[in-house]
Amino acid sequence: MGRYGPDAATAREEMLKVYPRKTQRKRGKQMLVNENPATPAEIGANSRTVPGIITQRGCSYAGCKGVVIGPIYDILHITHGPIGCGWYSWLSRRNITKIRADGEVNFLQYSMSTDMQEDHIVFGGEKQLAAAIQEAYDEFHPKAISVYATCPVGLIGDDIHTVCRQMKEKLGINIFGFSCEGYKGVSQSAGHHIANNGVFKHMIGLDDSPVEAKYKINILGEYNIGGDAWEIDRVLKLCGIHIIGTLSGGVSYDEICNCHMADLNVVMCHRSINYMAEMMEEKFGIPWFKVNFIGLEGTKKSLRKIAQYFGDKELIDRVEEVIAAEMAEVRPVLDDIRTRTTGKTAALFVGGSRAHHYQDLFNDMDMQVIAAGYEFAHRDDYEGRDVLPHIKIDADSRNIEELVVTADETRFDAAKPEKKKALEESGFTFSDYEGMMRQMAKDTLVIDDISHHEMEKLIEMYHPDVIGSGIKDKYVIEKMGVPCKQLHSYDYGGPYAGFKGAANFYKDIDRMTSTKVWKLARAPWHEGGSAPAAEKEPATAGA
Ligand code: CFM
Repeated sequence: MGRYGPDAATAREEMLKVYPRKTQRKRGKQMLVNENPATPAEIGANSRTVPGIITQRGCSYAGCKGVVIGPIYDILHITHGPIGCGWYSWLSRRNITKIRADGEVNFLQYSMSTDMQEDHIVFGGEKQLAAAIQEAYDEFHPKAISVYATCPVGLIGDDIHTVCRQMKEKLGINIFGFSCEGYKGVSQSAGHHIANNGVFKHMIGLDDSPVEAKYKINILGEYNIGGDAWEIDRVLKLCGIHIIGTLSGGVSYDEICNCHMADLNVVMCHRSINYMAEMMEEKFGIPWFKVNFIGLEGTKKSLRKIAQYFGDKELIDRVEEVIAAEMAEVRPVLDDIRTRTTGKTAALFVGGSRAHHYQDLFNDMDMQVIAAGYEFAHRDDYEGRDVLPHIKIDADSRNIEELVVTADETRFDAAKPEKKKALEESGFTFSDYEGMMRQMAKDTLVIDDISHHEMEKLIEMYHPDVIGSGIKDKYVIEKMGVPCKQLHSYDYGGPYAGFKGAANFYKDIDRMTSTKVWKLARAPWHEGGSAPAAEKEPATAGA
C-alpha cells in the first residue's frame, strides 16, 4: 500500500481483472502507470470504446455543434435530424453568453431542429431542411445559418451542403452545413475537427476591417463555461491586450469573420482547436502558442508569455502590475484554504484538456492528483505534441477531411513568421504542447476513456477526497461517499479561470472536501449501514 492506497500498478491490475482477455489487452494500453513523466510512455488513445463498457464520451455531432460552433451566439444553428439530438444539445453545456451592443441578438436560448420523421428517413429530408432554413430566416433574419447533420442524415444520404448552397444563393446570407453525423468518429473529438474545417472555410477571413488596438490576439479553445472567457478578458483588458475573437465562447459571427486580423493566436484547449491554429498560421502567418489560464501559475506564465511575444517594455511592466494586484487579492484566500486542503487527494477524468489544466489548481491548493485521464483526447494531449508524426492514422481518423491550406496571396503577413523565427532563436516556444503526463507525478495512474467499472474500483481503492468529472458519473461517485466537482459544467459555479476564477475554485473545493456530509452518505441497502471508506476500510464503499 502506498500513502493513499495500493501502488498504481496493483490498482491497474485490479481494474483490468474482470475484463475478457481481448478487452484487457485493449484497455491495458489505455491505462498506464506514469513511470517516467519526462519521457511519457505511449498510451492507447482516440480509439473505439469497447461495446458494453460504460463510457463518458459523446458523439461527433456533440463535438461540432455542441462544443465548437454552437456557442457563436448570433448564428442560427439548425439540427437536421430527429428531435432528440436537438433536444439534448439545447443549453446543456454552460457556454454562457451576453449581448454586448444595441441591436445584437442572442439565439442561444433557442433549439432549432428539422424534427425528422419516419417518412423523411424513407423519402429523404432535403425538402424539409430547405423549408426549415426558410422558416428560420423568415422568423429571425439572422446573419448566418449553420446546419448540422445527425446520424440518420448520413445514413440516408441527404446532401445538406447542396441545400445550404442553394439557400445561401436564394436568401443572400451565409449558410453552411457540417457533416458531423454522430458516428463520424470514435468520440466528439472528430466533431471538433469537422467544426474547425467548417469555421475556417466559411467564416475566417470574410471581414478585413482593421482593428484599432495595439496588441491584438485571439483566444482559441476557450468556450466561456461558467464565464471563464469573461474573466480572461477582464485580466487581459487590464493589461491592455485586446481580444478580437474567442473561439468559441461568448463570441459573435462578425468577430470570427474578422479574427484573422490578430497578431497572435493563443490556444487554451489544444484538443478541440489545434487544427484552426495551424490553418490560420498557414494561411495568414499568425503564429500560435499554448496558454493555460486555469491556475495561478498558468495564468501568470501565460500573461508573461503574451507580453514577451509583443516585447514592449510598457506592456511587460503593465502585466507585472496586474499580476501583483490580482495576486494580492487571491493569495490570502489560497493561504487560508491550504490549511485545510494540503495533503488531500483528487482524481480528474474530463474531456480532452481539463483533466490536465485543472491539475494546476489542485497543485496550488497543495492537493495531490493521484489519477487522471481524458475521455477522448489523442496521444499528443497525453504525451506532448512532438509525438504527432508518430501517431498511426486509422480508418476512423481517415474519415475526417484534412484541409490543404496554403498562404493567402494578399493577406499572408510575412513579418509574422520572421518575428516568430527571431523569437524562437532566443528560446521562445511556439506551436507546442507538452501534454498531461509530463506534468503528472511519477507513478500516478493515467486512464484514457475511463469506464464506470474502473471508476468504482478507483474509488474503492483510493477513496480520493474529490473527483473532477461530469454528469454521467457524478451521482455514482457521490453515492460512494466522494464529492464530485463537475469540471465540464462547473455544476452551478464558475468562473474558474484567471485570478478571481481560481479563488472561486479554491472556495468550492474547500467546501466540498471539508464538509462532514460525505461521511454520512450511507446507502439504504447497506444493512447495518456500512459507512463509506473515509471512516472504515475502503472496500465497503461501493460493494
Ligand atoms: Fe476542450 Fe472544452 Fe475540454 Fe472539449 Fe468538452 Fe468542455 Fe471538456 Mo465538456 S472543448 S476538450 S469537448 S476544454 S464540453 S469546454 S468540458 S468535455 S475537457
